[in-house]
Amino acid sequence: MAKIVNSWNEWSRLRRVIVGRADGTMIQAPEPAVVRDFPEDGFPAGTYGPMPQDMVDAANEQMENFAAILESHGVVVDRPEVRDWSEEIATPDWKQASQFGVMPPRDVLLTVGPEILEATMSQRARWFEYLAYRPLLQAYFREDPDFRWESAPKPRLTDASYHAGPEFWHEFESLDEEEAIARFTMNRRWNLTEEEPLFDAADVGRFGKDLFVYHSSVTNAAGISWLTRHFPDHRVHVARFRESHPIHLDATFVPLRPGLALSNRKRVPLEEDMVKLFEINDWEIVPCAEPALDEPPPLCYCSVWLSMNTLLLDEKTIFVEEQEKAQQQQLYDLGFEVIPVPFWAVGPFGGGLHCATADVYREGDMEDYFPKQIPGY
Ligand code: ABU
Repeated sequence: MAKIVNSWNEWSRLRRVIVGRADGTMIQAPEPAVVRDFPEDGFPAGTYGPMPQDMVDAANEQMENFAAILESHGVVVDRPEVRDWSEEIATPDWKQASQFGVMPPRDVLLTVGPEILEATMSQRARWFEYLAYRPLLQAYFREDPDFRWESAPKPRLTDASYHAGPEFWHEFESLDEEEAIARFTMNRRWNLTEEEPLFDAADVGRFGKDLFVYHSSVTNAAGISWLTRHFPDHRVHVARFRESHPIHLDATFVPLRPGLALSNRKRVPLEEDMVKLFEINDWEIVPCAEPALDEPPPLCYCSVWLSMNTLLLDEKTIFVEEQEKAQQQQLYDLGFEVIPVPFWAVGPFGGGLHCATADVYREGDMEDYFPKQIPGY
C-alpha cells in the first residue's frame, strides 16, 4: 500500500498537492462572520450571487495552467469535486442563503505529517466546504494505511459565536485602519466570541515541530487552544500582527527555508516573543517586496499582499505570481530559482498560489528548527 499523505513544513520537496477550482464561486450572502460589499462591481452590501462567468473561466484557465506546471515538475495534482455553491444551506441552528466555493483548499485542509485535519471554519457559508474534498480524502484513506484523517469539532455557529450580526462589518468598514487596529487588533477580538473553537487552516504556519497560529478575525483563542491540545507533539505558538482585518497567515508571515522567513513589510509582528524565538534560533526574517498592485482587483476580498502568497517546490525553488516582479527579484536575490506563474485572475476567488493549494505530500520528517525555546511562548 502507498504512502500518500506526509508534509511537515512549507519548504521540503513537494510531491503531491491539491489545487482548488473556481467553478461556482459565490459572492456570499451576508452573515455574522462576513459581509461582502462591492458596490462598484454590482454587489452592494446585502446582495449576493455567482461570480461573473468570464472571471470564473479566466481563473480556471490559470489554475489549470498552474496544475500543468506543477505536474511538469513531478508533482501529482489532485482536484476537489465541482459542487453547487449557490444552494441555501441549514443546520438545526441557522439558515444561510448561499455558500462560497472551493478555490482555496489551504483555508480548509491542514496537513501535519501523516494527518489532514478539516478545519472548523468560522463562516456559515463555508460550513459544508469540506464535502468537496471528501472523495479525495476517502481515496487517500483507502490507499494509505498511515493516513490520519481528522475533522475538528463541527462548530455550531449560532449567534453566540459572534459578538453581533452582519452590522458588525458595516461599523467595521466605517472605521479607518488605525481606528480598527486600536479597537479590534489591539484587543484581540473581531466578531468571533470564544463560545467554541474556531479556526481556518490557513492561519497555521508549519515550521516542523513548531506551528505558528494567527489569532485572526477567523481564528479565535479557543481554536488555538484546541489546536495546541490536538497536536501534543508540536509546540503551538500564537502569532499576531498589526493588521486591521487579519485573515490567514500566508500573506503575512511565511517560511522560505530553514533559517529564513518572509514577513509582510506593513504588518508588524505584535508578539515580541515570536520575533525573539526566531532571533535566538538564528532565523533571518526579511520584509517582503512591495506588491505590484495598489488596490485589489474587482470583487476581490483579499489584499494586494497576495504578492507574497507563494508556493515552494523545494527549499531552492519557488512559484511566484508572474506580474509580481519585485517579489520575484527579491527571492532571486535570496538564492531561489523563481518560477513565474500567471495567477492574478484567481485572486478574487480567495487567494494566491499558496491559498489555492493544500499539501498532500512533501518529502522529509518532523524536524526541530527552534531548539531554543522561550518558556511560556
Ligand atoms: N487568504 C489569504 C488572504 C490574506 C490577505 O488578503 O492578506
